[in-house]
Amino acid sequence: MSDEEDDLILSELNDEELVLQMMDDLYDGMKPEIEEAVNILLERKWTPYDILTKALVEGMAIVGVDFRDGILFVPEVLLAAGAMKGGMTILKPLLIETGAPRLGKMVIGTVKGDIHDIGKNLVGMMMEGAGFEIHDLGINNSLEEYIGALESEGADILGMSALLTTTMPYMKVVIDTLVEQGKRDDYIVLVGGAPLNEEFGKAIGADAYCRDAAVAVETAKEFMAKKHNQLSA
Ligand code: B1M
Repeated sequence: MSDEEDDLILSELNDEELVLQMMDDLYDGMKPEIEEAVNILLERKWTPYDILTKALVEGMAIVGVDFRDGILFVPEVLLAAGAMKGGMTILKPLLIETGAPRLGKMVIGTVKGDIHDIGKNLVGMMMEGAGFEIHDLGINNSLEEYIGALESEGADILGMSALLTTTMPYMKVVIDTLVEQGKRDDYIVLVGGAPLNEEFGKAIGADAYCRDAAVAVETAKEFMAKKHNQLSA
């Protein structure tokens, strides 16, 4: 950190400078600074929704692009996501209070037999950062757990993660069960994980395979926009 950054007093910045500084701090994974800045903007009577969208989400979008392009790597993204979470923790209760619009709700979990969760957690954090509500089921999920949560949470999107070639076929079991139960069209199904690819996603009947967290965010936004257009047509 440079001396200049050491001396920086966030509360002395005007709103525009503070938001730009927040984007830098988010990129650098500086959680205490993000929390302080969120509190400053709240004191300045910014709405929680504006802080979320104009500072945190826009900042996280920059992180997402650089992650996709191979400029940032997993440790840095986890730090940025942690800083984002610090800001979100302050805003979450206030957002619920003010009823800020959410982009959609996603139930996400790693499939049965699989305990890898780093990628799934990253996707959840990036989705949350982009304005989605996330219900994280954790690891080792059965089809009953996925389908039960989709229904009880009133979710729009099912996100499944698998890191093993032996566990990825279980995604098809979940999707086939949704089809058998006549519920497949109720949900957008996105799948991801290192051993998957586009063809596999198509073959199992998912709506899309997402190569990484940034693609998951972009894909979820596209599908939610289509869903809203269909509902309003
Ligand atoms: Co495991 N492991 N592991 N492992 N592990 C792999 C997957 C493996 C490829 C390593 C190797 O051999 N080269 C191999 C699988 C081989 C195969 O199936 N062909 C393997 C194995 C064999 C195993 C064990 C069986 C080892 C053993 O016990 N003998 C065992 C399995 C246990 C089980 O699950 N039942 C095991 C255990 C473990 C640890 C516990 C030690 C640890 C997991 C810790 C944890 O997750 N909490 C671990 C790790 C860390 C790995 C590697 C090294 C790294 C995985 C990771 O976190 N990547 C992995 C090697 C590798 O993948 N190259 C390996 C970083 C993460 C950010 O990327 O998860 O791909 P990723 O997520 C990305 C995208 O894939 C995508 O977005 C994410 C972010 O960009 N994405 C989604 C992921 N999920 C998504 C869901 C979506 C959308 C996008 O939904 C919408």
